[in-house]
Amino acid sequence: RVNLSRISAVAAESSSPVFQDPLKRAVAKKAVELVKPGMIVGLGTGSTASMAIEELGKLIGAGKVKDIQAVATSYQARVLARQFGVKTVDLNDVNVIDIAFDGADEVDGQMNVIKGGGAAHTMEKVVNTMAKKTVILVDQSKVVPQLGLTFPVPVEVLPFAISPVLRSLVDLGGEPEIRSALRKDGPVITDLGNMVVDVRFPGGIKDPAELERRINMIPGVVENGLFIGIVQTVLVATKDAEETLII
Ligand code: ABF
Repeated sequence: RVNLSRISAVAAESSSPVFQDPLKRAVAKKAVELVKPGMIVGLGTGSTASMAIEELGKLIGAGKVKDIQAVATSYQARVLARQFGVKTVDLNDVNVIDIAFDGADEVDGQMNVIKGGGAAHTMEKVVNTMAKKTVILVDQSKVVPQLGLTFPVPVEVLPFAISPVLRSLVDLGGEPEIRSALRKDGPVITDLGNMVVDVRFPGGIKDPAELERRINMIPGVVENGLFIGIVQTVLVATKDAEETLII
C-alpha cells in the first residue's frame, strides 16, 4: 500500500452539473485555490482537469483572481477554457508557466505518474515540464504502489513508423496494443495527428525513469506517458479526507 500519510486528501463536496464526480470536483476546487492574480496557468486534459478549468473560470468570473492567462494542453482543454471564461494564449507567447493542473491515470508514492489516457500526454508533458509547479489531481483509485501494475503506458507514435515501433516495444518487454476508437475500431488520432499505442508491462515497471528514456529513444516515438520527476504536488480526494500533504 502507498503511504497515504504523505499524500494530500480533501473531502468530497457537492458535484457540479458539468461532471458528476464529487471526489474529482473536490480536488479541482482545492487546486485552483493555488492560483494567484497574474499567473500563467497550464490547463490539463481529462475530466478532473476539466473540472479545474471550470472552477478556475468561476474564480475569474467572481473577480477573485484577475489577469490570468492559460495554456491548454489539448483542443478539448482550449474549448473548455473558452466555455468557462478562462483566457488562453499560445505556449510560444509565454516564457514561463507558474502552475499547471492535470489529471493522471496512476501516481506512485514518489509522485511518478502515468498519463495519456486522454491521448494528450505529449503536450501535457511539455507544459508540465515547463511549469514551476505541476499539481496532479486524482482520486484515491489512481494511487498505486508501483506504476504499470494496472494501467498501460500510452505512447504517441508517428503513423509512418507504427510497425517498427511496435516491434521495438515488444523488445523492451512490453505488450503493445494500438488504441482504437470504440466505434469503428479505427486508431485513435491525437491532436497532433499521431497514433497512440498502449503498452502493458506485466508485473509492473521496476525502473520508470529508465523505461521512459528507452521508449523515447525508439525512432518514431513522439512521447510516452511516464512523467518522472515532473510533479511537485499530488492532490488526492479520499472519502474520509484526513488533511495531510505531499510536498
Ligand atoms: C489526462 O487526464 C491524461 O493524461 C490522464 O490520462 C487523464 C486522466 O483523466 P481523468 O481525470 O478523467 O481520470 O491528463
